[in-house]
Amino acid sequence: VIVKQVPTKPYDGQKTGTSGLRKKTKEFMQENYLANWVQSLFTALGDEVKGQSLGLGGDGRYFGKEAAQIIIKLAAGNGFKRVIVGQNALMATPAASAMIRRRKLYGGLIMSASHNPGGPDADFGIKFNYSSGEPAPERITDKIYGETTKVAVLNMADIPDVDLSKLGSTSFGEFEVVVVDPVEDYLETLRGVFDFPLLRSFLARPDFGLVFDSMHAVTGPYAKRILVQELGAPASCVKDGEPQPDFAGGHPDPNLTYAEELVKIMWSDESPAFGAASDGDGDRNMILGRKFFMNPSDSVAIIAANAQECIPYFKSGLKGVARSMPTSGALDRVASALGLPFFETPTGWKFFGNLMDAGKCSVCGEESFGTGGDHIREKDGIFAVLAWLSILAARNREVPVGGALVGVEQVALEHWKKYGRNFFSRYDYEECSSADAGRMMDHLRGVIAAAQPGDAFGDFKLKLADDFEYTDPIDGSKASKQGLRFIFEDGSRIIFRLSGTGSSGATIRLYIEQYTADPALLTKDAQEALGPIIKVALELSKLAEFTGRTNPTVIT
Ligand code: VG1
Ligand code: CO
Repeated sequence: VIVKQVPTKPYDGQKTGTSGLRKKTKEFMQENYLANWVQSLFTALGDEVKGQSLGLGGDGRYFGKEAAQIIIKLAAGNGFKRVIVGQNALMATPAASAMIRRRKLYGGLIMSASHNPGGPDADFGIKFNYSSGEPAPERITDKIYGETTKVAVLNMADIPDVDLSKLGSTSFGEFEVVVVDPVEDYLETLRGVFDFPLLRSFLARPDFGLVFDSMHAVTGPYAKRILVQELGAPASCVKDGEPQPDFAGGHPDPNLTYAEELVKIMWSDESPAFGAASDGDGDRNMILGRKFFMNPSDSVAIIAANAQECIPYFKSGLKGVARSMPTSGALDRVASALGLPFFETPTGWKFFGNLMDAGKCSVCGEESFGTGGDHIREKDGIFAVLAWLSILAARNREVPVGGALVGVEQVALEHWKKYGRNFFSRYDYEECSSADAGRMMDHLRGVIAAAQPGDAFGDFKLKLADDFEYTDPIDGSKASKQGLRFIFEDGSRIIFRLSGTGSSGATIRLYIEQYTADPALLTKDAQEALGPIIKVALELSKLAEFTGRTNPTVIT
């Protein structure tokens, strides 16, 4: 192929956040904006990419198809020999991770801004995943950023656009583009994790029903293929299963605020036993029972506690478990009961990859609706759903049809009876001014600097206050300033972070946790149980004073 050297000029601020580069779609559509970042990535990777195969796909959002054509030309122009791309440029994040691993690709590019809204006036994003399917670690993302500040030439292959709607291969000299079914590799990976025949017979029970909300995003084709075709659920169980470039104007974030239609179904009197939703790119999950919200921090703990017994892939036991720092300590209790190695990492999936590659972690999760296993290197929404269905199938093995079906709520209650309950809540204050949020964080750093162990905050006595720092146990790399923590003597915690996935302004995240082993309190409403400590958090941060916000945008 002929490679054109297209001159370009750097753009400011092409720095990756918690998960890739996310900006307003219009910013991404500026001349060479996307191309600059992708060229910087390829330059950062250097000669390594020559002759390699690259995976490509995205969550179907606006500008994805055009972006795919640009990336294909740059891949060819920078020496890749092949791009394997999902049909219509679609591929869920966990599926991309699975494809990289199954096909032993050099890496992959995922065009997604995940749970952020899509469309010309919303967000676009891109991220790079490396050879074991994991989000690029900071040593690579820092290098990419360095290159974006000086990029001057784009190596663009002079080839026509490729028809991405047709499966199959197209060659341009030595270079090849292969369009694949975006579900295939992922389905095969999941088949190796779960007992599909068992799930199929469980879903055939007339007294068990489910609804899966794809929120007009990428998981529609996955849910139809896996839940309906493979596992026999009725087609009507997939809600909003046609991916749309603007997610039908919605916010594809599976939480109680943005998945309100699903919430309405699950809180109605005709609700099915099980409800789930996933986000724009299919890596997040929300699990609901009948009128019951399964907190993600509890979900990963319950999956870990039941994995060996209920999921064939884990039948020889877990190698270890991990959670992000703000995620509640429910998983810690399971780890200690099962005698498992346990790790606490900063927010963002990229920190789990090393642990998994080193064989130290089988199941991990984040409070932000992220749950996963070491079958791939991304969080995995459909994995979480199948894990829960596997637990329910096991629990109901002896329950006759029409008998008292064990649901999500009962599984949670049994878990809390055994381990106690870590009440947990997250308050998000979206679209604050960056300056206000920064001043609040500075104020909190001051509080931390002055704080002494034993200090009283309301009824809580301080044990430790710091800015979380992580040293990767595998490669020794350090990540600092990962969240301001106040840990109290009874184990309760208050944590503040600024989001690293937004495209404008600042989102403040406040995480609150408090443990109880008192059987009388287990079923208490989380907001009620956490009322006093939330009050302490708002007072000590002066959040309302700094930001003018009296209420959060989203409560989890
Ligand atoms: C958020 C979540 C974090 C998650 C990240 C990417 O990051 O808090 O737990 O890993 O999104 O998820 P932040 O920096 O905004 O808090 V996704 O599904 O948007 O790729
Ligand atoms: Co996502």
